[in-house]
Amino acid sequence: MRRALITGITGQDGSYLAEFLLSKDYQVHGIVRRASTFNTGRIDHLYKDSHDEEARLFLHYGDLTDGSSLRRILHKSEPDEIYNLGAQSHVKVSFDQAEYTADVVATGTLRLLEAVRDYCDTTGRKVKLYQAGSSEMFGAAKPPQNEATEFYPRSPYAASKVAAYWYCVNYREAYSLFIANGMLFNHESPLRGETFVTRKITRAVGKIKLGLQKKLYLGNLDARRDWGFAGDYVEAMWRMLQHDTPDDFVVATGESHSVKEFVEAAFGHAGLNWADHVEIDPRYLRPTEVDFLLGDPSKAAAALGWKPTVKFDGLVKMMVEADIELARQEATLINAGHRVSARSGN
Ligand code: NAP
Ligand code: G4F
Repeated sequence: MRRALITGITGQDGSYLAEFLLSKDYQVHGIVRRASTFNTGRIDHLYKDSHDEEARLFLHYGDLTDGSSLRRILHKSEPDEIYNLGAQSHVKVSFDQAEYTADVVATGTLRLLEAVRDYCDTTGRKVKLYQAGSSEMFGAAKPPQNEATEFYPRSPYAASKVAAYWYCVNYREAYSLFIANGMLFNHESPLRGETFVTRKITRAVGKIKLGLQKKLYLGNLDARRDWGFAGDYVEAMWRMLQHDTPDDFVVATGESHSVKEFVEAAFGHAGLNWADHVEIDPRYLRPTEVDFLLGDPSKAAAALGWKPTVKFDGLVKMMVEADIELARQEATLINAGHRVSARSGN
C-alpha cells in the first residue's frame, strides 16, 4: 500500500487530496496543528479510530515551524509521496504577519526539504515531494502566465512562495530528489476558507437569501482571477508525482473573471440584485494588488493529461447552492433558539 504524507491536511486542498488518495487505496498521514478549538472539521468524515482495522488515515501533531516534529513524523509515517500544502495562505494577512508568513511558507518548506534529504540519506528510501506553489508568484507579470513567465511577487506571501519554489528547484538539482512545483491558480469549493473572496461572497449570498445578513463589504472588485475547482486541482498534484520525471506545472482553467463578475453571477444565481447588498470597504484593499491572473495550462494538459472539469459558472453554482443550504440549516437552528455565530472576515 502506497503511503502519502500531507502537510496542511486540515485545509481546503488537504481535505480534497486526502479523500482522493484514500479512494486510490493510499494510506494517508496528515500533519495537524495543535489548536484550542477543533480544526479537523474538513476531514472528520474521512477519519476512523486508529484502533479500527480499516483505518487508513492517521493524524500527527506537528508544525512547519518545528523541524524536529517534521523529522519525527517522516520516520513514523515512512511516506512514498509528500504533499506540502501547509501555509499561512491568506495574501492580505501576509501583510499583517509578514515574518510569520515567511517562517511557515518559505523557511517551513526549507525545514521539510532538509528533513526529507536526511530521511532519504539515512534510510535509502526514495520519496517524491509536491510543493504547493501559487499563481501569486507571477503577481504583476503580464497575462497569460505559463511555466516560462518570470515571477513578480506582490506580497510577503507571494515572495515566500517564490523562495519555496527556488528551494525546491535547488534541492531537486543538488540532491536528485523527485520534487514537483505546482503553480496553481485560484481554486475554490464549498470547503474554501470563509475569508477568501469567493466563499465570502457565496456565504453572504446564502445568508442574505435566508434573511440572516443584509450587507456584504468587499475591497477591489476589478481584480481578475482564473478560478477553478479544488477537487480538480488536487488530482493535478497527484498526477505530477506520477509523471516519469520531476517537473513544474501551471494548473489553471485558462479563463479569467473579475471579482465583480463573480459577485454578479453569485447573487444572480440566488435571484438577488448584488447592487442592493454590496458595499466597498477600503479595509479590504491590499497595499499592492495582483490585478490580472490568467493561466495557460497547456503543459499540464499535454504532459499529465489533466483538464479542469468545472469552469466558472459551474463553480459559482456549486458554491452558492452549498451555502444556501448551509444558511438554511443555520436559520433552522436560530429559529429553534440556538445561537449560531455569523462572522465575516478579511
Ligand atoms: P488553507 O485552506 O488555508 O489550508 C492551509 C493549511 O495549512 C491548513 O491545514 C492549516 O492548518 C495549515 N497550516 C497553516 N500554518 C501551518 C503551520 N505553521 N504548520 C503546518 N500547517 C500549517 O489553504 P488551501 O487553499 O487548502 O491551499 C493549500 C496550499 O496551496 C497552501 O500552501 C496554499 O498557499 C497553496 N495554494 C492555494 C491556492 C488556492 O487557490 N486555494 C492556490 C495556489 C496555492 P489549520 O487548519 O490548523 O489552519
Ligand atoms: O480570494 P482572495 O483572498 O485570493 P488571492 O489573494 O487571489 O489568494 C488566493 O489565491 C492564491 C492563488 O493565486 C493562493 F496562492 C492564495 O493562497 C489564496 O488561496 O482574493 C482574490 C481577489 C484579490 O484581488 C482581492 O483583493 O479578491 C479581491 N477582494 C476584493 N474584496 C477580496 C475582497 N479578497 C478578500 N479576501 N476579501 C475581500 O473582501
